[in-house]
Amino acid sequence: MQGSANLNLMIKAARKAGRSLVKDFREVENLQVSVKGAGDFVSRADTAAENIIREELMGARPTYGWLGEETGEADGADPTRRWIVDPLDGTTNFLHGLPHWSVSIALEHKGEVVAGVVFDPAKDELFWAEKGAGAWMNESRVRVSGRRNLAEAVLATGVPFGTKKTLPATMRDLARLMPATAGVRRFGSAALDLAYVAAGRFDAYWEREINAWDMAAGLVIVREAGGFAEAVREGRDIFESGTVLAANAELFAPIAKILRQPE
Ligand code: LIP
Repeated sequence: MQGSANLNLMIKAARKAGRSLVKDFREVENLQVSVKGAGDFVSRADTAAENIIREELMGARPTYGWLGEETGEADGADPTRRWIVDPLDGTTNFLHGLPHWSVSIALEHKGEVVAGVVFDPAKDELFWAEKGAGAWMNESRVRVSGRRNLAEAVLATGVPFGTKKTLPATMRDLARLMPATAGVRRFGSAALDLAYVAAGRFDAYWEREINAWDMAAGLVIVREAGGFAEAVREGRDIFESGTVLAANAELFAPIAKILRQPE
């Protein structure tokens, strides 16, 4: 797999964390029947994976900044570069023994994500991209879908749960988009949702309440695959808004128009 030294470092870290998570995932499947459940075990697996990634990345690039879902944020001596890491995206799927989760690692340079890796160990699919070098899944180049007709498009989203505040807006989105498309899917990993847009498996994906580490790597993979990825709230910084819409060039505008309609 050709790529920069940083990209190869990211892939090595993602694969090492993936090996650890696959072992833990097999244990989680056994824990489904236990009364206590797998919650604490998965938390430990999540943190262990992030520690593996942090050791690899910060060991090789000790001056870079860090933003990790489990270990938080730390400035680096180099203020222009930052790792953005979700060691286990799709935690709820993992907890329930559903084999759809990923390791997401992004490199940000001067506020722009310039490299991203999203690794799905359960399916052995490693999506990756570097700015200007295209988007790939394993050794194959990927591109966003060519569909132009919204009625033929299959979209992905994330639907709120628990105390999330975006249920009313998301229900409006669904009421407007489901009749206008060929279907909406909720697979439970934002990083893989974005990677699937890049690979043309989904024609678009949107979500109204996710973190930078959920989407950072997927953004550059979508853009290098010829797609567009912006905040749902027009003109807003995508990480600060906590919202995302990713789609091919033809579908981005019609979907954005629907999502940006007033209540
Ligand atoms: C998850 C996202 C998913 C979103 C969930 C959660 P996690 O990330 O990938 O799309 O709907 O609320 O944020 O928590 O599994 O890393």
